[in-house]
Amino acid sequence: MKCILTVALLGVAVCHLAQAKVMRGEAPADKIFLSKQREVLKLLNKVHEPNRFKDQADLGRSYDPTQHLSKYKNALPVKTLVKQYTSGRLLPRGRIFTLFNDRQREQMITIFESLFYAEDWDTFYRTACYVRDRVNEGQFVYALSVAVLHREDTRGMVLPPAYEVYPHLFVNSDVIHAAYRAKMRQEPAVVRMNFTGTVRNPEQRVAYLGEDVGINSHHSHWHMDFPFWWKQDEYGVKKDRQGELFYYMHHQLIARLDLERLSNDLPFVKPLYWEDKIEDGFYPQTTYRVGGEFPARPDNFEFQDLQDIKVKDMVDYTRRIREAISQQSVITRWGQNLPLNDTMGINILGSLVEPSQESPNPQYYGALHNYGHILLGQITDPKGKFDMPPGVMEHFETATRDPAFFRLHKYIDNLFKLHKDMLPPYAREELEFPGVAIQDVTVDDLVTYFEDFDIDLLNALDDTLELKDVEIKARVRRLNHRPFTFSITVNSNQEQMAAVRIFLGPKFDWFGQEIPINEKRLYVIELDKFVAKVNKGATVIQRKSSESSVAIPDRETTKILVRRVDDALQGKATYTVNKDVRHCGYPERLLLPKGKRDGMPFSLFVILTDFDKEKVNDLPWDYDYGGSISYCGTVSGHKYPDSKPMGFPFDRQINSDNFFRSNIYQKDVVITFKDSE
Ligand code: CUO
Repeated sequence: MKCILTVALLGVAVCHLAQAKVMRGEAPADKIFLSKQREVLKLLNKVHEPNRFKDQADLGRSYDPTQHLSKYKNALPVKTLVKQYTSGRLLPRGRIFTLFNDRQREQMITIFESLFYAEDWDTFYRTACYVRDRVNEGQFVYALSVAVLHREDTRGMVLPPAYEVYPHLFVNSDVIHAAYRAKMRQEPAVVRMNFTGTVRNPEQRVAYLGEDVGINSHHSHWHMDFPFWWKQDEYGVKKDRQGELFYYMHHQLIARLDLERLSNDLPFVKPLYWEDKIEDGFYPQTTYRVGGEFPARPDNFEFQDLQDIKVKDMVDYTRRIREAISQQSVITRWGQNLPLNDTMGINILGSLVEPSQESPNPQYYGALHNYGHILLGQITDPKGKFDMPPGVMEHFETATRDPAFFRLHKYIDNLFKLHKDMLPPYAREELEFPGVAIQDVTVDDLVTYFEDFDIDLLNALDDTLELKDVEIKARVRRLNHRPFTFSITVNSNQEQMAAVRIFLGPKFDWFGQEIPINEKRLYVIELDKFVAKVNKGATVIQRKSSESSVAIPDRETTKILVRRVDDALQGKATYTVNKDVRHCGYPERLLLPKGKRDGMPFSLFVILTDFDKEKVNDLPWDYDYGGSISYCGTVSGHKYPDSKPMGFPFDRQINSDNFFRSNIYQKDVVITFKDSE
């Protein structure tokens, strides 16, 4: 972010941190890039139907990958793919794809690798056209998206928002049915969508968060940036601190729900346990495009054995993981001991619990988290007697809709907490920033409200070429907040670079009692993290909510994106491309919890540390990584930009007597909810 220094009244230097996000890698796109971007958007248009773009459909029909094997860096996947296709072994089009089904995932990986290993754009594009009409559309969208996010020649390319590619996963069945009725009449329509449940279900009070399309979109993109099946060495694309990010991003999602729960007079999320009943059921009221409704779960259901996953095994995996944590050592598959006692311990533990391909010993520690998703997803038809489709927990696009998602993740998070509690609290030298003191922090009134948001349903509806497209939209309520700016007054004994971290935590618990800092730390949410230059003497650092590196703004709609690309191709406008562009990111409008009508007090924390001691590369200090770094890390080969453990300094036990110092500032703030703006 650009820092423009001006000398304000009383000679205090004011650091305006950028008027808008400065995209360092941003440049006008050339015609070649633009036409590639256009082709990708065409490939993702109405994926449930055969490709309606004749040039792509013809190319796909005539292309034979086996005649061009030398054009793939590794030809085995594409050879396998063609063989599977010709022998009819692939998941047919129109069927439901879930990443948690081993066979379906393996097929998807073969499709992804065929695309990823294509030597040049031309081969990639032909392969994409080849698979577009031959493979299952769910597998296609996922494989193509992950390939676009990771290929060098597609860097900077923007994918359409997931809720526009397959809206069924994001809106309720009622909306889909109403949309069909409108489509049959060929009439434009805006269909109001309500959150699931009724007032008799207290969980419904926070459905606006779990069912928010922005959260679901963020979550699905996170899992595309950090797929658990990613083979770092084989693909040659490293994922810096993937295991730790798995911990931290999900930890923050739960903490955010916890603050929403407090705002709605609900207690914090309780972890579930394999041998206990799951008190709250869930009725998703969501339907697959083909294949029926998402299965519902009644109240007080118990975990059931599946054919391949037994509840007792989950208890065993948990015991082994707890044992590793208490011994601060993991046993690798080769019988070595891998210490968990340093800052890298959480990264190992994250990969082991998820597990990702980096898990040191999946045979012994199992797949605790992934199996948790599957057990919950198949809980109502564990034996497959009724051939029910996968549950919401078996798709990253829909998982957060189910309150059990947060309970599963709280359970997992408590294991991470157990590990963090084994580490010593931060020492004085790790917390302090000698010579630097925060004198004051002010912020505008914090106000939240609900607003309407329209989702384009065009892709949800069956169509024919003869029928004209009509505007059919789902109108949802979503949380937002007024923009706000922090002003942080800092005194320093010299000019230096400061890492600034801003967190928000609850002040009172559900019973109205003030929460002590060592408990509060578990519920703090990160509002921002950035680097600022402080001068000798006093500096006022100003930072806007819109600049937060935790969050990203609303995604551009496909329609606008297509129009902008077309305009640029015709020379009517300039289209800028940022090579580090990201799709993953917490929605900026959800940065604040809802709060209450009469105002709800929260604790605000601002922490300044010495950036020179925690920087990991020589990139400019204000380098823009193109999205939400804090929850989404970096891609494109960059390292995570600071070396402190994620969540520092709240990730470890806090002794309130020696925690606060001149570079750590705390104050109360109030969030007021208004019904509308
Ligand atoms: Cu993101 Cu459980 O990993 O959902």
